[in-house]
Amino acid sequence: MIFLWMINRQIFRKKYNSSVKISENGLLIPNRLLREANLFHLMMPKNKWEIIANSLLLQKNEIMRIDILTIFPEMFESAFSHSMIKRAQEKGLAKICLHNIRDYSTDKHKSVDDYAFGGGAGMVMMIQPIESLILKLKAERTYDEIIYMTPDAKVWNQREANKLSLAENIIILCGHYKGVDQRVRDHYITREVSIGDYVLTGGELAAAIVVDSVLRLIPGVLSDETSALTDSHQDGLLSPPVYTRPANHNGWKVPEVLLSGNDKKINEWRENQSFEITRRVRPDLLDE
Ligand code: 6GU
Repeated sequence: MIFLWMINRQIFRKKYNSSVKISENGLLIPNRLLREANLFHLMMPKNKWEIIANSLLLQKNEIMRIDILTIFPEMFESAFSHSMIKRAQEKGLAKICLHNIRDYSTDKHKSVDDYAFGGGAGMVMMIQPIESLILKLKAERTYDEIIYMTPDAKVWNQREANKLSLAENIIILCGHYKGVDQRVRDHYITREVSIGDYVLTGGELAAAIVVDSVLRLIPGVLSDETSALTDSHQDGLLSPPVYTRPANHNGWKVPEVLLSGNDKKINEWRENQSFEITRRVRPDLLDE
């Protein structure tokens, strides 16, 4: 069973580079695969199909726009002014707009939160400033998703990042205090995201993580478009170990096979390592 599955992965890896076509459900199907699509779909473990969606942006010329709604816009400045996210913006592949929710409060003290009905510790973010901001943005363009960052939601993963990388315009609302008034969630939010089973002080760090994981999938953001496709998790497995010079550091040697120049052997070794590491560290991924 496992053997078959590894063969499938090899075939998949060979094929996902072919030219692509958008399927009805918004997923992308490499042209060469169209005829074989049904068979291919059957062969693939259930979550692998979505990886293909990744390349959809190869056909899109639109800039991805992300509006972030927060009471701490400064928290994003450092995260978004380096490396990948900076490059994505400089290359005009993505535009990140930070909005301070407080600027939209009509209250004379510019309040953004209030006591919880029913009592209990902690403040609740009020509807008014968030609503004003969301309505303003929605009047300017159509949004694919309005996401609320909150620990009480489905946990973010690579599959979700792949899917979101296909969106054109998204809003991300960062929660604080005890969270936002439930009516904002009921009436404006289209999707809720947590980054793991622990509680952060606010949604900002979580939002930065979501943005990073999505932007790096946009072709042209990473120098080698295929490199995002070989990431850990992208095929449901963790990555194999990597080495660089020197080949021998005080007796710590690089595995012989990597110096062999034999691509077939090297790929086999990497596949095996990926599989072994996943089995040891994250056996849950193999059950998915
Ligand atoms: Cl999205 N927000 C907060 N405040 N805590 C979290 C989280 C989000 N995801 C995990 N913990």
